[in-house]
Amino acid sequence: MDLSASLPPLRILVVDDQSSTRQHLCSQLAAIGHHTLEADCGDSALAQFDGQHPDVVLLDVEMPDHDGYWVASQMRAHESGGWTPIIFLSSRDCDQDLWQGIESGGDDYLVKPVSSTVLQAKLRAMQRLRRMQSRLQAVSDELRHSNERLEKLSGEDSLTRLMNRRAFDARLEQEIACARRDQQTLTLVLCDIDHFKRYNDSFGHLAGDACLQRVAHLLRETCRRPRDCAARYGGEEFALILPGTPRSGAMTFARAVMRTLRNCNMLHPDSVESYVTLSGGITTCVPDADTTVEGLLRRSDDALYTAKSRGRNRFFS
Ligand code: GH3
Ligand code: MG
Ligand code: MG
Ligand code: MG
Ligand code: MG
Repeated sequence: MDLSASLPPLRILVVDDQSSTRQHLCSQLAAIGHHTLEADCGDSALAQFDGQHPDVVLLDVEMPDHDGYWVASQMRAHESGGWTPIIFLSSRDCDQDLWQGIESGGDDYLVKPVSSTVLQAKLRAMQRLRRMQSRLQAVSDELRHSNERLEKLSGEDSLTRLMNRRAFDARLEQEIACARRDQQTLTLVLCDIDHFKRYNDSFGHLAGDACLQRVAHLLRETCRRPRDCAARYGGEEFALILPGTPRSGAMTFARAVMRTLRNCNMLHPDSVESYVTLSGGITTCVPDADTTVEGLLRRSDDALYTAKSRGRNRFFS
């Protein structure tokens, strides 16, 4: 029976503390055209799994440093992106061992010694699943890309539901034109969460996302006038247009934002205060013929930089 037809060669990590077992398995696998990597203990298996990215792992259970169940759970935890099939090969043959093998992250559990035919058949099944998995991955990547494209077209940031940068720039262009025509004051505010990298480091990226959502909500609530608008300008950076607002009004707005943030008291153990704070840069002008989107953004960004360098948790105009 030739099961190897149409099965492309795999890179298989063979993990077993007994060198005779490893050699036997490796020669079986080589005979049907596969490439092998070898590990004689759990630590070596994990190092090769991370460094060599095998296509399949054949994993012993009883080893001197770690048992195979623990090794499998670590492999699952370290897996980045794709899925690597793990087949246990053990001399333990009670149902409870099989159960534990699957629970720890294994995909199959075979009892040693295993015939060449069974091994080939199991590898074939795993190969088929791997192919399906990579097709699914491709579909999900494609969906994510279309989502990003849609997000750009819709002008909305999907995390915070605020305007995204592209839509904001277009809106700022319009507001500059209106203010120039009506000779009205226009205020642009750029603000940035203080030490947000440390926030992620302390609480994790998901908590970071939730924090961004809360800050976005708070900024939206603080912009009370119908033509005020708030955007997520970049990672942890927000931008606001306050049409018809002079410098004094902008500072009142800034104080309101800082007060609300203080009251929210979102814990931040590693910032300038014990809670999440923002720094901001404010530009106010009555636009003339030379006023541009880029120019206003640059001035606000310079003011933001000054607020950061003077100690953060402040707005500078
Ligand atoms: P500074 O006070 O100088 O602004 O320090 P910072 O740590 O806030 O600034 P830095 O630019 O060094 O880091 C910004 C961090 O924001 C790093 C990045 O991982 C995080 N970030 C950006 N976008 C997102 C996001 O969508 N979600 C989460 N959770 N974090 C994000
Ligand atoms: Mg063993
Ligand atoms: Mg920064
Ligand atoms: Mg920041
Ligand atoms: Mg930033």
